[in-house]
Amino acid sequence: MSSPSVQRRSDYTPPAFYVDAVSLDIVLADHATRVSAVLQVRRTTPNTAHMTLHGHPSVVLEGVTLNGTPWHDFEHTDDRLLIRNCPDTFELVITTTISPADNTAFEGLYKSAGAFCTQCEAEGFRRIVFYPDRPDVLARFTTRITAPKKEYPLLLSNGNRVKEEDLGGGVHRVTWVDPVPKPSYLFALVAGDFDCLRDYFVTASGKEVALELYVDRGMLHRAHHAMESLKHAMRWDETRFSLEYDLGIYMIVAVDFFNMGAMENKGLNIFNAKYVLADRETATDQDFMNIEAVIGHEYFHNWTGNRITCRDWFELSLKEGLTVFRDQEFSADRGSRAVHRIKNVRMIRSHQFREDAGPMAHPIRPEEVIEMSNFYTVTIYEKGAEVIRMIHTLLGENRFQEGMQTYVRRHDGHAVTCEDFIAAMEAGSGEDLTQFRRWYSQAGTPEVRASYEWDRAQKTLRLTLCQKTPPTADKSPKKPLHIPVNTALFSKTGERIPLVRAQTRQNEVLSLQQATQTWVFEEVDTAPVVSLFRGFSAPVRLIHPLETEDLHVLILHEEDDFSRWDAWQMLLKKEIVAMVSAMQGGKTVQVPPSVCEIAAALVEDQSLDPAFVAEMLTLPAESELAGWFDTVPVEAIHHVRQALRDGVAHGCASVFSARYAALHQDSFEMTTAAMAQRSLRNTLLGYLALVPSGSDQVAQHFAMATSMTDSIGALEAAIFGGCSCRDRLLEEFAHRWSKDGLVMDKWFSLQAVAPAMDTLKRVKELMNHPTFDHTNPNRVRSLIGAFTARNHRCFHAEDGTGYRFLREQIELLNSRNPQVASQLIDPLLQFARYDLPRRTCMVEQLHTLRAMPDISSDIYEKVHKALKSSADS
Ligand code: B3K
Ligand code: ZN
Repeated sequence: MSSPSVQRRSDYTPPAFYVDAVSLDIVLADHATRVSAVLQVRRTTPNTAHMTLHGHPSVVLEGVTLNGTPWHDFEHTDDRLLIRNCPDTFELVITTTISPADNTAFEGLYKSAGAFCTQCEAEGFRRIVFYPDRPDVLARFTTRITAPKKEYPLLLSNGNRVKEEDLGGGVHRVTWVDPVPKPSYLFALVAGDFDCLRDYFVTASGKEVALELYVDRGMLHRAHHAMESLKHAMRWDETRFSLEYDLGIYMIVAVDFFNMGAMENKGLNIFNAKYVLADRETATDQDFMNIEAVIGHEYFHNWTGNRITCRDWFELSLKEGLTVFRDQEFSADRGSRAVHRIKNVRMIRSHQFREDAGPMAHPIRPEEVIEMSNFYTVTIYEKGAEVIRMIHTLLGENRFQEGMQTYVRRHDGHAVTCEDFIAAMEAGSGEDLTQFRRWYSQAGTPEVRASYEWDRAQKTLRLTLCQKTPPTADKSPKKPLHIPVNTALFSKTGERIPLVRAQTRQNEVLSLQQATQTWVFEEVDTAPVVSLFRGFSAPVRLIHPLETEDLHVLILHEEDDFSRWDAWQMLLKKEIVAMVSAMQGGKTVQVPPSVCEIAAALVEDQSLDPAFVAEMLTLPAESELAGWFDTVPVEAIHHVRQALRDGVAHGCASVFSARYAALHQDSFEMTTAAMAQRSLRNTLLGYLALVPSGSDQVAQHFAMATSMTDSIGALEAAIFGGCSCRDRLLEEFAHRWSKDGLVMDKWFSLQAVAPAMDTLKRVKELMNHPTFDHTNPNRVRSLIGAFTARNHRCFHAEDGTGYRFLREQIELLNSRNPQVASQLIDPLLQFARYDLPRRTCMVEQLHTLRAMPDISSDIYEKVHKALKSSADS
């Protein structure tokens, strides 16, 4: 095949023709759905005679009429329809036929467990009908859906239901009008038979909004948490951002087959059922929190994404970075801020830093894209959110909100750019963000090196910070960035020392703007401990030569819980790196007593949030540890991590056991406090499983479990503790839940991440389990994805079996569902960081993939970039 083409941000041109309104008439049928689109078109560029519409090879063109007469002056290629010699304004009717039942890619209109549903972002609408499928064409949509009433009693689309008709012969038709102009990627349609949970919300200005949550029949009892989450999100957006919902109805539909988490279609969100359905028997506390976050995220898009959308897909972070920042703040305001921050930072450090260091490195506003679906990345989303958070840190909450109000006032109803956002933030706050803009155009993780000198006689502290961003695969320029450094000083006994310069107390946020910059603080009359990047105030790698004793001071006395955790991470890193080199030097590995002492002290401290203590006890994953080494010592990091867990478990057994017992809950509650207790109790169980009699305790925990959180806590402890009860518990669990795919996903994942060397064999057996379904993305991710992305040691087995397995799975998925194939491939792209035999084998798999005759653009882009980076190096 010819290489898929590259799109460039610099090639943007405004649309030559605008669609003011579109009326869709869709007659649903599995293999021959007929779509007719009536477009009211207006020329916007005087000298352009021809109008371009996007399409897809799977769409059959039936006919074109222009101003009521059949039109033959057009060119039709696989993915384009060029209407030639158009008048200035006209009505264009395009009729197509598509086959939703054969759509295994789950883009456009497809069938999910007997229901029709759509996924149009980024470029799925063109798989339904030819259309200017670009986010800067905003039209008013009217949608008429016709289908058999018995199978599809519910026919949903965006906006308001204006008409219902019985056409006789068991067929009905529903018409929807969406009053708000929108780009085609926000179009949605659902047809099926669902149960509906109804509620309502009264907005701050007193408008009543109908809330409708559609779930598979019989699942209503699992829909309440999602509904409550929606109402919390709506209220929160009013109070924190002064943003109110605009329409009279908000619908959410949960479907079983979905490529990602959820989709913010205007007024009709479509969700992966995983992010809707929950009750305490089937969902863990973490699932409950994830649901609230995703429901919030999609709801917040109504302003940041839908009413103000992106000019083109290079600007994706405009809506995603900002909306992730908003959902993170929502979760932080609703629960424990520090714990949420820790989880976000773990994600950035393990996934985003890796992306920045790999062949797919890109700035949060990319310059070049082959397949847009590949750019829904941790960089665009999570680093994008960190960039918004830095603006928030520099401006403070009040000025940030003034900037947001300016953004909304200026751009409501438009398709805009990241530059428009920054300009609005500047105008609203009065802050100059000229240099800050570089975060949008430079890829890579900056390294900040800290050094300092305390002058006892002068009572001054000279703090010097140097920044440098290493080169990245995309070769974007690297200039000094504007980096906010939230800073605090503590005495060696833990008292806070104020930041004073020129005899004035200083703000805690330093602006690092040059390659090297020095600050001199006065009135520092005792040797200080310097705490930098408090709250992870910038997405950088900090190189900070803190002595172990200083780290102890921060772990015990930092006022910011996130920074306590971060100091603990620095200490663990020091110890783990030393243990790895001891192991590689053939020495015995010793767990330093101070690690056990700190762990025990944390667990004994009743004043701490138990969820925070649980985070402190959770060691970095092997995949994160891998990022600490130039050449990843696969086996050593596995054994060292294991030794550390064993050492802590044995060293702290009595303290852990006592606290475990004290955390017992007599009754189940779904409060933040109760969830925090369960989190710590299950984390402690993971350690107790490693000491003698651990297996009995785990089995008892499983038997007494009154929630999925505790059942999974026990299974996880049994698997990672190698407990003798493991197989029995797994069997009991499967026996109870084998009919429930979402619950069984947890069971698949746990077995896939098991560190035992025969795990791959087990994964292959599980692929034949009756509940496994290779066409369902959730099943694929929970079994195959968990093994390849989260079982670092087994995936990187020296004999290459893990690599070959992933290559085979990608071959199978490449044409069936390229997006899911592309989600899975990332661990194979990391070859540059592994030893020669592993690297050679990984590169071989990539070559095999590149030779596939029907390679999708999704896989092509990643494989091509990875092999290019290997040739360049
Ligand atoms: N905007 C969607 C993601 C669409 C992904 C398309 N491949 C969900 C979200 O970020 O809210
Ligand atoms: Zn989003």
